[in-house]
Amino acid sequence: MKGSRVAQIEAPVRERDQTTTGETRMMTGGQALVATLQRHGVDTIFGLPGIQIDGLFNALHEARDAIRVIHTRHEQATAYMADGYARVTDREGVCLVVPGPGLLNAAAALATAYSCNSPVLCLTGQIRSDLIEVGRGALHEIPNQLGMVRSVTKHAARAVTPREIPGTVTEAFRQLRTGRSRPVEVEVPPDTLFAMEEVESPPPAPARERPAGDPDLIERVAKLLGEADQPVIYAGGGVLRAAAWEELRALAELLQAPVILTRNGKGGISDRHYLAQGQLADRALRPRADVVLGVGTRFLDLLDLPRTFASGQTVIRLDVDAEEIGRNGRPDLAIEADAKAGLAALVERVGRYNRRRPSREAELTALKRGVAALVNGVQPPAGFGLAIRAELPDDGIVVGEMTQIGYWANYGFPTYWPNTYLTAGYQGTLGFGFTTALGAKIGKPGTPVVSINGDGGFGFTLNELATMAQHNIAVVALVFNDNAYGNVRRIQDLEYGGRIIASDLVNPDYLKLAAAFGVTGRRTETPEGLRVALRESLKANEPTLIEIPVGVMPNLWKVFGLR
Ligand SMILES: Cc1ncc(C[n+]2csc(CCOP(=O)(O)OP(=O)(O)O)c2C)c(N)n1
Ligand SMILES: [Mg+2]
Repeated sequence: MKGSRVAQIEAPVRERDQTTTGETRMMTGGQALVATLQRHGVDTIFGLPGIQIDGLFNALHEARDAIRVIHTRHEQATAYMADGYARVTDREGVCLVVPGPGLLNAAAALATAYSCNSPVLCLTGQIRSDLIEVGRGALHEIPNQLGMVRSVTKHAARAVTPREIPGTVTEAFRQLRTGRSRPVEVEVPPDTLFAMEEVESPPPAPARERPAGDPDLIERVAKLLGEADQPVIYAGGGVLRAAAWEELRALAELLQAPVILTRNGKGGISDRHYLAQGQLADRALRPRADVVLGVGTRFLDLLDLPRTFASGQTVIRLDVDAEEIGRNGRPDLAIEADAKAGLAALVERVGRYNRRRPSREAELTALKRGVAALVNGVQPPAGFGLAIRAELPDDGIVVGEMTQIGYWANYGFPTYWPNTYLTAGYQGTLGFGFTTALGAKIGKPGTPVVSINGDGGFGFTLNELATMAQHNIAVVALVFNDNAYGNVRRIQDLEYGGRIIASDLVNPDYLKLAAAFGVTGRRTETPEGLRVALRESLKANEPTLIEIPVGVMPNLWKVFGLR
């Protein structure tokens, strides 16, 4: 088995399509699609084949030296992997699925990418073009596939002739690279993939656009911030999507403003910096703030309610999505801008109004320590979480999930680099952790990648242990096993008088499971043991599953005084 593994981790040499703009060539729809992907720099596709997309796989076989195909055991993994790949690289992630059930299987992952603004292109098959919406019951037919997928994408379109394909795909890339990045879908019927026609190649979509915002507004905001006494910044995932971390740190340092990083914004400023503050610092910082700036965040509080401010506090929001700015309460000032360009403009202008501010290091370090003492007191999650941190290098990637250690990590896992802490955002999707980690490792093969899973969530995608083994993807999957949908079970126990239903789990022997799939298995019960197991696993740099049997976990929201 081991001998037949493909050393897939090495990315193929990126051969851009050499076709010049405007040139026409006779080709199939499948070839036109592959050529347009190459033209946009795609060298990796996460896919699962089937008859309607044979024409595309056939063209991918011709282009196999330029584009590698990583195939999975369920379509949800194709989209999660594309998402993980996109989040840790500055590239789009591409997945490829059959229509109907294939796309429906991928939909939870697309919804997750949607909730986290991840640039994923989902290529989908269709039924034969003359049968679409006829309702005959063709293989994999669902009514209104485009309408269905539009609810979890920013843009979805169908091409029905080879000639249309380059334009349709280029528009999809334009959508991925403008405004708020969110998943897009392109679907092509099987007859179109095999049809042959003269196809003209359009110019590729331009690189990412970065609108800097209205200069007058920037000036007004720079004045407000520069003259503020106690400015506070809230930074969300938009900062990471826009690669705006240096601009964020520069502005925060000029203003000596603490930056509250949401769970999706973790890593926007290194947690080693005294200005980087966790979500629980909000309670201490918000009441004292006179001017508040929210950047690339939905601006919700710890209970997912719109943040509220006193009438004397000035609220400013900077977001690339005008709709988002107005959604949860009206700010006093709103800048519609890309986070990187908008923050850079503020950094440039703020000096005219800002005074030399004394360092707030002592005060904010003390606040950080106080919050850390509370968070790190929650055992055993803190012990396990900090064990992971201790063994991972600063740039190591952690993918969390809806599980006890994952919840803790959202508050307490120190994050030192951008795009090294990945969450499922407001979808909270079980099945996300392990598979997204596999995609992240493909994107960053030289970086350690660890996924935090519960036994329940891991069960959603454990078939992908086969993908991990076959493509030799050296992720370390941690499975915290309490033989339960533990969070659900605790709620049933404490809030529903012990009426336990559908939350106890009988699990496989994880060491045997790992062995059966041909990946390395380890088991340990303590944080110290986890450190040793992780150290050995990261050193070996091979596909690994570590089971950590655990007992009932404390309710951390209670400890934090949230619920
Ligand atoms: C796709 C999906 N289905 C259902 C849920 C509801 N849910 C939230 S937490 C949870 C239990 C998770 O169990 P496990 O992964 O073992 O983590 P634990 O709570 O035991 O630490 C469930 C079922 C979800 N978040 N996502
Ligand atoms: Mg569990």
